[in-house]
Amino acid sequence: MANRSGEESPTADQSREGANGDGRELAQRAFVVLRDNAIGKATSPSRRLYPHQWSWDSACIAIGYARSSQRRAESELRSLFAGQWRNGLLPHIVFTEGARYFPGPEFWQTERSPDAPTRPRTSGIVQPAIHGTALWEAFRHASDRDAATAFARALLPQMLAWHEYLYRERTRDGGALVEVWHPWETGMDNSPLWDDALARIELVPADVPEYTRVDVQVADADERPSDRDYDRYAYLVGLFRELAYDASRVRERTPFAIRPVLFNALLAQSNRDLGELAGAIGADSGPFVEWADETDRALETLWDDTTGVYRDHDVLADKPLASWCAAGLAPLYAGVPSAARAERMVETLRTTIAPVSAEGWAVTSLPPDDPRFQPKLYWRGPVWPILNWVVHRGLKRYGYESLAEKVRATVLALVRDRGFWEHYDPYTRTGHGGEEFAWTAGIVLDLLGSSSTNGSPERD
Ligand code: 2M8
Repeated sequence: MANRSGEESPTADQSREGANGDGRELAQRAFVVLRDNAIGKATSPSRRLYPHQWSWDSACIAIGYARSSQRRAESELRSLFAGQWRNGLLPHIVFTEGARYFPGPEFWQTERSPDAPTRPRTSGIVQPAIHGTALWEAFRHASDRDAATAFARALLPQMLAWHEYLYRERTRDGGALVEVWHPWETGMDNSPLWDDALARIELVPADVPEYTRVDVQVADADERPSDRDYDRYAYLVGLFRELAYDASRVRERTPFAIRPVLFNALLAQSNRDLGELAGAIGADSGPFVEWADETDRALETLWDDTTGVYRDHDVLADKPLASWCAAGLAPLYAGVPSAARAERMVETLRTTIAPVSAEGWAVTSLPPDDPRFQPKLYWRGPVWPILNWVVHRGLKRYGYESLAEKVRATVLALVRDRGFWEHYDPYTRTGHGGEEFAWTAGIVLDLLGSSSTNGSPERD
């Protein structure tokens, strides 16, 4: 709840945290991180490394604020959707004026598309569709019910347009699995999962637009993607802007097209949550429920019995990706697998987790026995709060309460002991990447509010 001075303070749930720590103190620290990263009515992930508003970070920040500040949760989403394009695309970055980041608005040149807004300036690609869930969380925890209903009524058509864009432009042949065209759209930028698809993009220097990296000036270069990766990132943006961000032309020409399990599982759950929300405010839940059912069914086609996880699909090679990671467990979060299949997935989880501390463990961004695993290198090994949050919710959903609690407690202990970092080395527990990280703070607040000790039956 916001106190009289207008500052957020932890709810009773968040304060409770229990046996292994003081939730109240941690929640207060999280609010400070969020406040320090405020950029107007929105929040940047990290002042120096990511000084603009990011799409799925902001949705998670709204989820973090949902229990304690209806106003901030709503303004986070409102600011993000202010950058929505006329064709429904919700951009992965909404730019603030003057902050240093590559690629900035002058590189994206989204004014080439008739669909892009003039103000605010934005990027021209998307990120995982978790926003419906964020709106639902903001709505269901809101204390001012009338304001929450009015806000939900106003945003629902924009949510509908966002999902319509995804199903219209990002599917093929009538399918219900959405595809992404840039590693940044997966949210797991330099994950080894994309290595093979990126290796097929052969470039000569003239193919790569001129650019200068800023990330390696503000963060340790050893913890960032390689220049080779960045050349491909810049090349893809160059291609999209040359095609004026016209989705039908990009779909034909893109050399990178993946149907990620994580993106689709988050989308399926967002549809479910928007269906609930629509029902609660007397709006039409039909499209959301249909999309949720269709994407759930389509996700089943990504199941891989050999590894016991769901596997991303390489659209252009028309085969499953050679690699997988904890993101392949995301269908648990969306309630997709049968109980038997869930049991199999949990078995995979138990055998692929990385030890984090004597008290617990968390999932890593790549299984530690993968030869490319690097414990400090961005999406190639470290522990990321978002992936653990998805797995935590999935385990809870299927009744694996004590496993869910282990994941939750481990992430909270990492943050309490080491601070609010972008990601963590699973062995040394040190934080890396961006510091005072708002995305991490948002997730911590939600984890604090979702203690597993509610007396549900134990499945594990
Ligand atoms: C990272 O991605 C951005 C590009 O979008 C970057 O490296 O510059 C990813 O971790 C992404 O998932 C995240 O949303 C973003 C901001 O935290 O940073």
